[in-house]
Amino acid sequence: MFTEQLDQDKKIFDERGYSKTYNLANQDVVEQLSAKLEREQMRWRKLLPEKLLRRFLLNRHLNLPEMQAIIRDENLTFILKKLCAPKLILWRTNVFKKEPGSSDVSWHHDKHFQDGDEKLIDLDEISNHFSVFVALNDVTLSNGALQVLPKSHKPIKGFERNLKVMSEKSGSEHFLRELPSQFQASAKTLCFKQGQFFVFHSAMYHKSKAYISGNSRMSLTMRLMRADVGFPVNRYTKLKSHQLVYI
Ligand SMILES: O=C(O)CCC(=O)C(=O)O
Repeated sequence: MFTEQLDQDKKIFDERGYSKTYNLANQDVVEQLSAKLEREQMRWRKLLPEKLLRRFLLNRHLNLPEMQAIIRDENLTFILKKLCAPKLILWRTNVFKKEPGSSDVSWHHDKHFQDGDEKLIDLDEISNHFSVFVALNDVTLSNGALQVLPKSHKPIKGFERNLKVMSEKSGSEHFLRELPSQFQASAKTLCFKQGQFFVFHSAMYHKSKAYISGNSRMSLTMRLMRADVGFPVNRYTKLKSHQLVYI
């Protein structure tokens, strides 16, 4: 990719809070991971209640080689180094599945901590926390498209944000049913083809829509921090020594 193009991509990323859409280099592994997770879900669904099932979608990079291959994908790591930082630590992955009956994920952001045990997040700091969304299936307007509020990774006049870190707030403080009305029209809806990804500043507000129709879809999401940021160990982060992966 040309240097000027990447400089432009970085400018867009920092200004609006999210990158363009890119393609993973290894598309085959996406299909393999999606098929494996589907099979697993079908098996486990017979044994476990729905709530517990969701827990098995957290940090699966620890034991799924296909997910490890995506994390190490040539195009993904190249873009992360150019847009975010040369050295990053992946501290969590999550898989979100949408199928008939799935509701929306309300507005929230992923900047769960600032640095170590600091109690407040700092919206003026935009170089430490990043999130990645990878489409494991086609993501369409009707099967759970993502929505983002551009520029909400930084302070926005008129939008009073709760600045408490995740461990200090309740779920109802974390998730917003609605954006303040003056910002609703600025939200952008994003759709993806299987194997596409985008990167965003973790503090940016985003949500995903409910499933209405079409193929069921899964996303793989990653939470990253710059390698020199302190990782707090608490009930939300639950450190396992091998949970942190250097990228
Ligand atoms: O894929 C989804 O449905 C939700 C993703 C999301 O909200 C997140 O990555 O924080």
